Amino acid sequence: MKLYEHPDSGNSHKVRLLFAFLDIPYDSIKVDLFEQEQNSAPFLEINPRGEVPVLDDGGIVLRDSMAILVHLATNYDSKRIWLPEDTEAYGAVMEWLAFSASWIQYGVFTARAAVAFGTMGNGLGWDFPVDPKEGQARGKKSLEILDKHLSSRKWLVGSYCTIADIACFPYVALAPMGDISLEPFRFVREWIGRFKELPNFITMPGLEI
Ligand SMILES: N[C@@H](CCC(=O)N[C@@H](CS)C(=O)NCC(=O)O)C(=O)O
Repeated sequence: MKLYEHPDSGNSHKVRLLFAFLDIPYDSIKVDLFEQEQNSAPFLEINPRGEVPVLDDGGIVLRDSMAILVHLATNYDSKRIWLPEDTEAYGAVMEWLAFSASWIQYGVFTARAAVAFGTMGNGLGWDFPVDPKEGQARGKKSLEILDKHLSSRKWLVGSYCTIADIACFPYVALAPMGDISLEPFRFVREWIGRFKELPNFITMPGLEI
């Protein structure tokens, strides 16, 4: 199992987290985003979108963190805790994966990319004008949505941590890097605390903030 990734990539970290929780060994291949390796000809052969993470599971190649989480949880978690089979819970997990790919990616993700790395990310390149305002506004709105949802529950779906939580966790916890304070979002902060207490939890740069 090969994972093309970068240490500062929260989308890569979602996959690293599930590997750790499921105790699955893998080979890490670093794609140097700061050197534009994602746009090199050899890497574009692997992912024409020029993004990490990419999973190569014995020739099954998946180019998106959500697709990878679903693949791993479906094929390597026999108890189906991380992606419940129950129709209603399965649909709810998909809803949060979509939330992560939309509101979180274009919110807290973009704010962090702009403030901490000087790029809008999302394949726009380093020449594209950088403005964190839209990402910060979307980011705050996503945190409000999450905070309200988490005010009456410990995890996003059902009674256990699922890939819904993994999909949302890294960029929400990294929000302060995009100058978005987590202070007003008590239930989000408590959820982050619970997540960090999970057995086999692993950290990434910036999560200590
Ligand atoms: N939808 C993709 C987004 C992946 C993504 O945004 N990757 C970033 C790193 S976290 C990237 O490789 N960006 C390269 C670039 O913007 O040039 C996923 O969820 O995996």
